[in-house]
Amino acid sequence: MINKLLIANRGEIALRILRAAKELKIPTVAAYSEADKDLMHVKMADESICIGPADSSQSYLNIPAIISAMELSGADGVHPGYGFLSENPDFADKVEKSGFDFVGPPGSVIRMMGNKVSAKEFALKSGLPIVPGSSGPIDENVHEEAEKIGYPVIIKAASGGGGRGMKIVYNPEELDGAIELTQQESAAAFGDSTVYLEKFLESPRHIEVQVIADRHGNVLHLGDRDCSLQRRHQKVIEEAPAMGIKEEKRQEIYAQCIEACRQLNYVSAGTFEFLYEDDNFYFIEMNTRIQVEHPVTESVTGLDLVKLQLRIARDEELKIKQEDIVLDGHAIECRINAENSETFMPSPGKILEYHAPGGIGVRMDSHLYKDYVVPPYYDSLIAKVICRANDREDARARLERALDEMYVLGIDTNLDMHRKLINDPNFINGTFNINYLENLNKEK
Ligand code: MV4
Repeated sequence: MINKLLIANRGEIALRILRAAKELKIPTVAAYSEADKDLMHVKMADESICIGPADSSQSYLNIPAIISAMELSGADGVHPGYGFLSENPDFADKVEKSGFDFVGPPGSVIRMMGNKVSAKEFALKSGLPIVPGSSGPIDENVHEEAEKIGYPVIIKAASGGGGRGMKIVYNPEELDGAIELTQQESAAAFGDSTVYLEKFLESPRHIEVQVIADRHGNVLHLGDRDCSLQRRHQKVIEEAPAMGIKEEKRQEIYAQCIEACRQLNYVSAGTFEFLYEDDNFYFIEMNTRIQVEHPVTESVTGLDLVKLQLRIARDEELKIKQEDIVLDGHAIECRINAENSETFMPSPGKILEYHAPGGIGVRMDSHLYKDYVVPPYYDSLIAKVICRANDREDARARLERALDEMYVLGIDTNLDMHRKLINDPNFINGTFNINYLENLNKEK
């Protein structure tokens, strides 16, 4: 039922979760590390409880500490946010076995999607389009399969994901070596040497479809997002909807995602990730958590995804129907990081001055305040600026205005990088793919 919610995360997403819980009148408990007692949401929560030292392996990733915090505080539900334990199936199982509610899908679903081979096998079976490649872990026929799909190919770790454990292979002579290397790296990093083979797509876009499902068999799609602008597998700018996709193609992939959710008995918010090239979608992974970029979807649907997650975890039925969901206008999000603009190195420290942008169509998701000290221990995301308008160009112009209003003194940020990027002709025209940012940085 969730009568008291433990927030097992930090930073902007912890505040985001707190705001949703407050609107539902659910009392909150902030679970925080020793480095995080001054976080905005820790001050705002009804209760707070320290779960361990700054090092996240001893706090935000410490399953026994979080279960204990629930027992001590009397919280009966936990929202894991993104990162940390959000896609840890053992955590989801442990929460449920302890008699509490995990805000997310069942551990079994998280486990299946966490293994990229089983995720792809499921996707194929459910009718989603997948990248051509080995239908499972690679075997003695790998050279034959690579010839069949054609070079270049990519070797991926089954336990990888988010860009870790991959090798591109341009010719048959390199294949065996690349397989061996990926297997070794994967065994060391994930304790699993299983790898699989795919056709390497050279210049796709990254497009994802947001879904949400309740425990009563209702499944909705909430449209798509383009997240192609990434640097070292960290998204930089995201937008909804993705530009230039034919309506028929769109509706087809939405229907396939909904069908996949039905076959999975999926519950909560989820995201199907695709590579998109030459008007075709290719499934690569599914994320079983709320994502950093969910606000662009909220901005064009008018829905509160975190509130819906909480209602679903309380066994409520989704009141909205697919036909009620209207994708209205266009939204763009910039991820503002505390980092050096030249070296991209983290720039922790005290915020000496801070001004958040505002006005029509501007949403600021941030836990920052003047005199807050950004700790050095966690990822460097300090704010998300999201602008919505009736069309993409107006959203972009609004974002330009909002970024001009914003200032953060005391630490380095990537604000100037964003100001430049949203004025780049290729961003303005929407002529970019997953390689664009990396190539732009190489030119410099
Ligand atoms: C690929 C690919 C090209 N071809 N798979 C990177 C993260 C992980 N989710 C999958 N990734 C990729 N898989 C095939 N068959 C290119 C990437 C990729 C990428 C994907 C999305 C966004 C940015 C990316 C940056 C580099 C590589």
